[in-house]
Amino acid sequence: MQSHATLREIRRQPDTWKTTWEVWTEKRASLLQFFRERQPESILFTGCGTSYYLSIAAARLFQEQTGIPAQAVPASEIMIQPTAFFPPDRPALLVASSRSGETSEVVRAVNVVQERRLAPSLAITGEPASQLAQSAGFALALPHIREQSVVMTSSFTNLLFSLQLWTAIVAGNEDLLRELRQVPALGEKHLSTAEDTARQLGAEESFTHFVYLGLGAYYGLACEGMLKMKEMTQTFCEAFNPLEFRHGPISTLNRQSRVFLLKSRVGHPHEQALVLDLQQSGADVTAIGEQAGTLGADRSVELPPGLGDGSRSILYLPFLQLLAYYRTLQLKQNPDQPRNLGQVVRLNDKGGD
Ligand code: F1P
Repeated sequence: MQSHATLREIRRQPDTWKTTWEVWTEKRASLLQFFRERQPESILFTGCGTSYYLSIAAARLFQEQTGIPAQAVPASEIMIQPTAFFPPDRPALLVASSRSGETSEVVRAVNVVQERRLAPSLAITGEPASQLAQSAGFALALPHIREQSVVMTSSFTNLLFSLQLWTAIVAGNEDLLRELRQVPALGEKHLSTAEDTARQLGAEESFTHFVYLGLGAYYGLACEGMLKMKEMTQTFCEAFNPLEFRHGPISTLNRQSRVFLLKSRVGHPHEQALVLDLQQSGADVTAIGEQAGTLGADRSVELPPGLGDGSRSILYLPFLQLLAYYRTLQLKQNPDQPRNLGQVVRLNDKGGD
C-alpha cells in the first residue's frame, strides 16, 4: 500500500511540520524585521488552487490575531487587475504562496505589483530557485515540502503552518506559538485513527455528492477538502460556509450525499442545529474536530483536545486527504496522477513569464 507517493506524502506530514517549525524559528528575527520596516496597514494573501485555499485560511487567522485587515484573492485576479486591491498611499503587503514557485499567475501577480510599486511581497515556496523566490522582496524557501505527487497534500499544511507561525510572530503571541509547537506531535498521534475512518468511508462508493463545510478560516480548509476529492476522484463536490448551506444548497441533498463538517468551538451551538437539518434532508454527516461527537453527526473524527480553533487548523487535513486517497483507490484510479492535471499551471498567453 505504501507504493503511492500521495500516501507517503500524507503520512509524513507531522515530520515535515517539525522541520517547518525549525526553519521559521531560525528566520524569526529577519521576518519580523521585514514586516516592521514596511508597517503594512493591510495584507493581501494570494496563490492559485490549493495555495489560494490556504491563503483564505491564513488571511482570516492573520486578521483575527493582529487586527490588521487581511483578505485572500486568487493570484489571477491580481495579475489582471492589480490596482483594484491596493488603495493609493496606504502601505500594504502581498503574501504569495506556491509549492512550485512557477505558477504563472502567482509569478506575474508578484511582478506586476512590485513593478507598479503597489506593495512589497513576501513569498513562501518549496523551491528556492523558482521565479517566485527570485522576484519576491523576501522569500522563505521550504525545500522539504517538495512532492512527487501532482496533488498537493503536505505542501498545503506546511505552507499554512508557515503562515500561522508568521502570524504568531507578527502578533507577538507567545501562547499561540506554544500551541503551534504542539501540533506536529498531536498530528502524529491522530494520523492512524484518521486513516482507519478514511479507509472505511473511502470504500463506500454509493455516495456520489460530497459537501465540505467550514466556518471562518475553516472555509479555506473545507475548500481544500473539496478540491482533494474533486481532483483525485472527479466526484461532484462543493464547499460552503456552514450556515450558508441552508440558504439554497441544502435543497440538493439526498441519500447519496455525504457532508463533512469541520467543527469549531466558536460555531458549536449553530453547527449542532445544522447537523440535524442536514440529516433530515437525507445526508450522511461526518463531524471532524475537538469533541466532534457532541454534534450528533452519523460519525465523528476526533481531533486532539487542548488547542484553540486557529492552532488546530492543519490537523483537519490528514483525514480529508486520506479520504480522497482511499476513494481514489476504490475507484481504481491513480492518486498520484489525476486526469487533466499537472504539478504546475503555466499560461501560454501574451502575458509572458
Ligand atoms: C498550485 C496548483 C495546485 C493544483 C495543481 C496545479 O500550485 O494550482 O493547487 O493542485 O497541482 O497547481 P502551486 O502554485 O502551489 O505550485
